[in-house]
Amino acid sequence: MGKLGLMTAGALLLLGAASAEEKMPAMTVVQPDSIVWGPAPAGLPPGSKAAVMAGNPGEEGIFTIRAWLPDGYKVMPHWHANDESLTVISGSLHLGMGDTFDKDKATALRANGFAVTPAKMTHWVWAEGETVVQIHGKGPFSITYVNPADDPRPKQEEKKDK
Ligand SMILES: [Cu+2]
Repeated sequence: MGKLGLMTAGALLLLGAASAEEKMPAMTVVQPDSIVWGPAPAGLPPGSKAAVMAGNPGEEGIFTIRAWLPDGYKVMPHWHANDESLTVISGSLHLGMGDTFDKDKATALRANGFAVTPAKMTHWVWAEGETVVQIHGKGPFSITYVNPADDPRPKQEEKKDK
């Protein structure tokens, strides 16, 4: 390759790098003091708070949220349409498998602990102390309770009756 050829190749590389950078979406940065807490998704029992870190749990695609749970908070046996990855940020999340809630048969996930509950697998949790857990997975996020009576969302039938 002649000198001109090398220069052209160099210019093309630079151009390529510049256009790749332009197409790149901006990174998401959330500092600890800029986390915005709001109400938790309607499918969770009252008393918890949630913060969307990235994505949108209501839509198709990858999302990351954090949930703040008060001491003793429980989510009765349920399952999700997609895998749910749980990272405990602080506190302790006790996690159990199966259709029956049994406080003593849970695995305690301490801060920095991580677990994945596979899609459709029934599980349940309770929080020991104020607990913050990061949940990431593929949206849309859904939750189905084994016992419909545990579902805090208003029932369709009840709505029709009123
Ligand atoms: Cu779950």
